[in-house]
Amino acid sequence: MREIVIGAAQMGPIQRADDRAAVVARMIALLDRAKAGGCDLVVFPELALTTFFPRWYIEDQAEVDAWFEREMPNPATQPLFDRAREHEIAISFGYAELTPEGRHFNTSILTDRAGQIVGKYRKVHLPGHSEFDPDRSHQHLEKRYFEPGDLGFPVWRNMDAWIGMMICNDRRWPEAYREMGLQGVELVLLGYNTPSANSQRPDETLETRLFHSDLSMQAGAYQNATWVVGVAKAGNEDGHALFGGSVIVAPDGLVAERAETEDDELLVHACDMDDCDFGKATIFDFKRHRRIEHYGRITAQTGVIRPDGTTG
Ligand code: CDT
Repeated sequence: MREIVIGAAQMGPIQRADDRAAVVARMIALLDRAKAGGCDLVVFPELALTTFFPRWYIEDQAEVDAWFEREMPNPATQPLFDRAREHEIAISFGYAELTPEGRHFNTSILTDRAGQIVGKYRKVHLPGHSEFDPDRSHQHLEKRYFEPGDLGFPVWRNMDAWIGMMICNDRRWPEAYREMGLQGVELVLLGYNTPSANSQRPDETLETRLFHSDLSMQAGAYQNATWVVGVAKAGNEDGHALFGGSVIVAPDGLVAERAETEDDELLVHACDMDDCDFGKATIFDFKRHRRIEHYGRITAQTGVIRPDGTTG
């Protein structure tokens, strides 16, 4: 048995006016609860330190950059790293990263139980648009503020497991899971900020949107025989609703834990990494069953090219 007790630390809303210190204090409170619950690893959401600022159209670059972290840890987040080290809990959380070269990424990091950063991932699949769209009731300007991640989908050995990360919209893309599955991933950590309503499809229900989130993560877990921990930032951020629905999904695709609220909430589950072995050795024994001679299109093209040459 290779058990990791995982805390999925869903966070309630962060308002535009909330500063980093207030948010970090909430994260530390969740860490303390995780310690009481015996957690080895705590996973926080995408862009955990701020409101989901890509909903705001901002032209002034200095104002944009104020949402970004120039180093990690930094004075605002050091107390979180200190408490995690004190508790001997590994952590993973998302933040907006501004590199010394001036590049902007939607990033998440993973530490070991001594508070050292052992892994960094930069979001590859950036949803939304780059210019203000008057036809949308809600803007989603990730393509304006971030460039696509340049690190691929690495996995790291940490706590006797192969661990990878993805961020929010990545969870809807099977390629993201498979890239990690082909590296033997056993635990995928992901945070998300997902609007409760679709401004381009107002009739879509919250139930449907949560179903699509579950469907993506459960399929990714099952088809790659890996644990998946999906953690929301949820609730009403300055009038913009984000759904909750954080889950811990087992390697057989079944949901082991599910959040009930749209607030700060901790899910705790003892995840045995050996539970991945059955799927990896049988139906998803990639080495025996994959037929890469038929998969060329997956990396050769992005959009649709129909047999008659028309494109989509
Ligand atoms: N943060 C993030 O990636 N959210 C997207 C919503 C996209 S709506 C334009 C998601 O896939 O949940």
